[in-house]
Amino acid sequence: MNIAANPVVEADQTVYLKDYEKPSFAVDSINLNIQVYTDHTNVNATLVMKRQTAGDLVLLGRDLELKSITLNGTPLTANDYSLDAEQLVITNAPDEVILKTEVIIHPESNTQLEGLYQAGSDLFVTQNEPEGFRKITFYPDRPDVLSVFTTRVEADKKFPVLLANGNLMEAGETGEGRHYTIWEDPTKKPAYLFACVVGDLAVLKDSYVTSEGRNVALEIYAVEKDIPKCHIAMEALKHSMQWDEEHYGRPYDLDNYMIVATSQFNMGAMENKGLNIFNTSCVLADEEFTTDAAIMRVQSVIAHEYFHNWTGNRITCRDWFQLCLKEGLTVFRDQSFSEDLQSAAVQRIDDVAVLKAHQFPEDSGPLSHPPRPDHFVEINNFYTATVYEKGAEINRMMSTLLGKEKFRQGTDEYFRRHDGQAVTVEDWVAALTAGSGVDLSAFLIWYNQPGTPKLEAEGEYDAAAQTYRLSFKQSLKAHAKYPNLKAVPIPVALALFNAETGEQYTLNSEALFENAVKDGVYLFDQDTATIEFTGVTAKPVVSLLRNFSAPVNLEFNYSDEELAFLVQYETNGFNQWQATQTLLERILLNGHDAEIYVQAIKNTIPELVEKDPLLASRLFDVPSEGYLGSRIDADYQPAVIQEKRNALLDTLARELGEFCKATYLALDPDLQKEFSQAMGVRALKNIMLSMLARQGDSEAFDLAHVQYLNTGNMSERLGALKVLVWNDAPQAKDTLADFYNRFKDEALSLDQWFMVQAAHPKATVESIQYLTSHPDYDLGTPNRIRSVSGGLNANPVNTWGFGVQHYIDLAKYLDEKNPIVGSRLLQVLSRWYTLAEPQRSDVKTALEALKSQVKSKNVAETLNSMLSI
Ligand code: 0A1
Ligand code: ZN
Repeated sequence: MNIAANPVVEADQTVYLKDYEKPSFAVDSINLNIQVYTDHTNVNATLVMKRQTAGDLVLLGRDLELKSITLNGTPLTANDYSLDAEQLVITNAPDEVILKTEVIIHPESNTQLEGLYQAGSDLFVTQNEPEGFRKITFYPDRPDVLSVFTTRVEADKKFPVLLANGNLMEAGETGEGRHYTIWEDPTKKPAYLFACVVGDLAVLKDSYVTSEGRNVALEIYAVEKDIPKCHIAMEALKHSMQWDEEHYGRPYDLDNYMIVATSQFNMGAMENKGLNIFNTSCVLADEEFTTDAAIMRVQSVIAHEYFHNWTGNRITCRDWFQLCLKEGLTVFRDQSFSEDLQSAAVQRIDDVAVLKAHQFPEDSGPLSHPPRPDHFVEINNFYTATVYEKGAEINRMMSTLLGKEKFRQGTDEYFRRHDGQAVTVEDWVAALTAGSGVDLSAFLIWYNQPGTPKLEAEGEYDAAAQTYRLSFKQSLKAHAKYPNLKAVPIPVALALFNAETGEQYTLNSEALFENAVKDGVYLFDQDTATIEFTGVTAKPVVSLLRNFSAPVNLEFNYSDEELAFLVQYETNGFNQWQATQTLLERILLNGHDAEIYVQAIKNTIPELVEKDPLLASRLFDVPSEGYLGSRIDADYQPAVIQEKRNALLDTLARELGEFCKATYLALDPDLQKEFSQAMGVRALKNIMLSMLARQGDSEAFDLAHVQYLNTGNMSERLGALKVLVWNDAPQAKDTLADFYNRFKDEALSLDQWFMVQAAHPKATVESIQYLTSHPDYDLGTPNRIRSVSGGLNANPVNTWGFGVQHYIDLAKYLDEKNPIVGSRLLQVLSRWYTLAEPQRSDVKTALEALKSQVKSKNVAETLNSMLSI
């Protein structure tokens, strides 16, 4: 390993949680004047500061051209401070400081999409989480410095919209075709929540009256033609505001709430105080242009950013190690919100599917880290599935254990204690404990250690004694950086079913032997334990981890028949689905007979189609090649997995062909009144269609083509397009051309056009090159890059074949242009070490060759971790 050639990842770049120190100065207020010009932007800042502890006055700043600096009215010269690429340090500063600085920045050439940047010809926006504000002005840019912001924004009048956080205090003209606005944000906030926007945008307006009687003006800004696509987001915003009042007692606290949509954004969206900035993909929703899945995502991201107002903004993080404090809790809240919007079982299935497909592999590979890591080089690399999704699971476990009422008492106490503060994960768990009266401190272990626990369970039925014993054992894979791994508290939600009648046994405390199973939840918090149920009159089938009550890998020796039983009789939709997944994995990887699954499906679906068509569609999920690959730790051969999966799909298509056709023809989404039901019907129809097409049946292609042409709904159109393109149907080429012509001016729809082609199972270097050299491909727009790179990654055989070079080239290019995105895309290759030879060595060599060619902390840290296995 050549560290010397790679200075950015030397040991001293690492930041440790244990080194946390309070900032030496507090900032009482900051006054900003931001003047945007075509070729530069002037930023004047006045900071009113007070000393808190001994030490230097440290102001962070990156890529800033310092024009002037005065301290308490006296201009400073270069001898009065030290300045390097990262910070400006003033030693011996007095206890009270008024610091004025004037800097020049260049948003017009900022390709990293951090700080203030130009996003297309008509828009300037900011992205300051986690460390973007230091690219706008010199500031103690850390989340535990909270201040009152006043912002003046000035620009040419060709940009009519000038926004910043808070209340609009003044607006006017400055002459020479320019104008300005002044905004005051009354709430103290850390700099990462600062935002401003300059642009030519239209606006959708609405309002909401809070439970406290505050009338809040709601505004969504987007380019004129996208305004009709903002209504779903607006409804979701109002719904979220009400939901947070009802479920957490949290009303909104300002007189306005603004959302701005931009097509150039590194992530999904950002919760800046009262002025959210959103990737268009997370705010624009319209049945004609975006899919049902995208519409659901818009609603959940709108809720997520709104919920941050309390969990993140009013109570923020003391330091970035605590990121999961705000993200884990806010994801848990948005997941709960979404469970109210559609089939709750399906919402849970989808959330767990994401967890298992992304977080579990992350946690078992070289990028594994605790939800609250204790060190990092580049914090941008820690916006991970572990911090977000596993963080959410920890909160869910505590909420499951406490039940609704006690959890609410706990959150009430958290808001009561910490409103207006920057706090830690310990503070959160302590408040939940105090409020609920239940000691939850053992859950801190979950925050502090990496890895997915293995939960092994065994059941034993004694017919004579009518007892059923369940034994549990937990274990964790050793981790070099976190040696002291402990047993974690695992809430196991469970049910017993009578194998003969299909009925559920009532579990009451008298029926219990050792530890209590309360409300169907057993808290397993030792290395091993056994519980016993009495009065079990016939052989039971046990259903464990209902609703996925803990983020663990469960091993239980079910027979295929028991799994089929659960598909049919389990009343928890999540566990019904889980049973199908376990069965299908066995058929795929261990050669079990497919017939038992086919039969269970035939017995279950017809009734379910009426009740919950979306859940019915999910029971046809066949684990993806990527997911199956992620379960293999050595000698992984993507082509072998592909072959097995294709064989299974062929079998299912053969066995279920007639059934699929009948189901497809019987369903009509237009007959459904509710969006969620119609969405379910569309999902089910698309799956039926893809099964029919697997047999190469030209009738199926005709059906797909008719579906494509006769609909105004994107889920139906895209579902049909995928069937035609991925099966190389005769109509594929013309239909793709038709899609392009219909949607060439709709960026989000066009992203799908790129994605469908990139995700073709038989994509090649040439077909990907055709896409990346297409005039509509744009390396400056992360959404477009992701549509091709994400599409390509739908087929691991391609990812690990010609795809390796694609990701390496992108990482190399983005290392300078946009390291946040570059680093994330490179992570696609993080499980290289599981491959069989010679692929393993080939990918390793390619990754090693990249090391000397990258400069950013982001890509370098990721690459180093990936190679440190
Ligand atoms: N806090 C946002 C996520 C976010 C993080 C970083 C960003 O830019 C580098 C942008 C957004 C959220 O959780 O929604
Ligand atoms: Zn968030």
